[in-house]
Amino acid sequence: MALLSFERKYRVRGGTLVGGDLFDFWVGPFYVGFFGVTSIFFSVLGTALIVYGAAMGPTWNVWLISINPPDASYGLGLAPLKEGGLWQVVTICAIGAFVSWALREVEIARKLGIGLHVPVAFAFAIGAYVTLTVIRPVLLGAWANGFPYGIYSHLDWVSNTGYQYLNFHYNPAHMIAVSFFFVTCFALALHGSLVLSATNPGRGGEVKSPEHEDTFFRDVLGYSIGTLGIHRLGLFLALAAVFFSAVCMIISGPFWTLGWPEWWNWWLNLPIWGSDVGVAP
Ligand code: UQ2
Repeated sequence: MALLSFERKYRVRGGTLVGGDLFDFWVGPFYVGFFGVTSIFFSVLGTALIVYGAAMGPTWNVWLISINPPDASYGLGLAPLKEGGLWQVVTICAIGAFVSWALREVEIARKLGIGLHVPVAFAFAIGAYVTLTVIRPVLLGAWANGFPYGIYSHLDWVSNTGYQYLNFHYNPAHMIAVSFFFVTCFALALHGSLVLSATNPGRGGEVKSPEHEDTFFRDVLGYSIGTLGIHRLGLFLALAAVFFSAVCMIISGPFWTLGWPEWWNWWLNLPIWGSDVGVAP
């Protein structure tokens, strides 16, 4: 790919965290860097191990292929490759690839002199993955609690883990997480529709400015959060959704082992109800 004229200005030296100038170069449009090398290494190795696991059987049906964590009897120890050890190595490769990618984003942001918002946001996603595959299994004392790497199998894991607590919708952190996911969608719908309404005025019409966007919401609500503000709000809402999702899984098992509906007994047991309300302690 040809070097575009504007790329010359932004392909700046430096900003690397590791390796100095050694890996400070581009391959075609892609910045490499030390973490570009480790990203490729971990993702190629991890993917190859998944294909190796699939080749060991019992199926080539893409929906049913699954790389499973070890049996609970292995606890937090290492398992033989075919007994869940593959899952353990794949997990290490996945975390290696995700963290490498985040650090490559940091190097690129430093080169450009922009904020670290993108790698910080990605770190929340990595945190959600690590919560399910490392932190929660460690708190529960067995890698068996990690989720299996397969299309149907990971869905079954979600369903089984949810029903283990009878009705996961009564998990208070799950309630907060779901609410943040909905508000995130609402905010993006408001933002996307507002921007398109201003920039697609129809054939022959004049593209409108942020003043128009502000004015629309001031007329509707008496308040506009502003063009920068809506993006701050969007990032906050999205990261809060991911954060409370992680919280809702960490408290399920390590800190609450009964059904989630029962957790709400604290409400029924408040000493403000009549004597005939509530449940036995
Ligand atoms: C806004 C603004 C934008 C927007 C949007 C708003 C010009 C282009 C969508 C309106 C957003 C508000 C009032 C906040 C709504 C709150 C929640 C929790 C959804 O004012 O500035 O920039 O895109």
